[in-house]
Amino acid sequence: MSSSSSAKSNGTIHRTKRLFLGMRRSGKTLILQVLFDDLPVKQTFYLEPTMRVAKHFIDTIIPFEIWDCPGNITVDTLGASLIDFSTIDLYQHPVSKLIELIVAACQVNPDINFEVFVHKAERLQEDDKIENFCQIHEHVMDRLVDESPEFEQFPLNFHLTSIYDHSL
Ligand SMILES: Nc1nc2c(ncn2[C@@H]2O[C@H](COP(=O)(O)OP(=O)(O)OP(=O)(O)O)[C@@H](O)[C@H]2O)c(=O)[nH]1
Ligand SMILES: [Mg+2]
Repeated sequence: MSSSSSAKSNGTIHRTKRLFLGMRRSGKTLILQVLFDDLPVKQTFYLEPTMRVAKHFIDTIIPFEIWDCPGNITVDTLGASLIDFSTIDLYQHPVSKLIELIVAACQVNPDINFEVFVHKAERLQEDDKIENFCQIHEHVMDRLVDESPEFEQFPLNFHLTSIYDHSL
């Protein structure tokens, strides 16, 4: 499906869909609350684990929809096809799962975008932060090329983020 949005003739809005995936307690739900519900970062009280997909509807110039997923969800239990999504955001996903998902998603939807978040970055030592980040990036790219040389120039965007700074 295209990543553009438009009002359909029957008046319903077509929303660009983003899928939020990542390990349990990687921070997906809190990120959405801080970004879109204006939750003050200092108020990071305990959040219940997400048990089923929670859809958030965001009305910016480009209306979009974010699916906040439980940490243990798989492509098979998602209940939707990856072809419906413009972007997959991945938080602290184990590398092997990440590779598996990218390869599977590209087969279904070659136009899909991936944003990979190395989150809770403030926990890393300042000196090691960038080095660790680069190592993760390189490792993932190497593993992808091992899967297929076609991934050599694959546009995978990496971000180092934390709710405690402005990186989100
Ligand atoms: N140190 C640190 N903790 C964070 C950050 N972002 C989120 N957390 C904490 O991580 C914990 C888990 O956050 P959640 O948002 O519930 O994680 P989740 O990925 O939605 O987890 P599931 O719903 O179980 O898949 C919470 O205690 C948050 O306060 C961050 O940038 N730094
Ligand atoms: Mg959650």
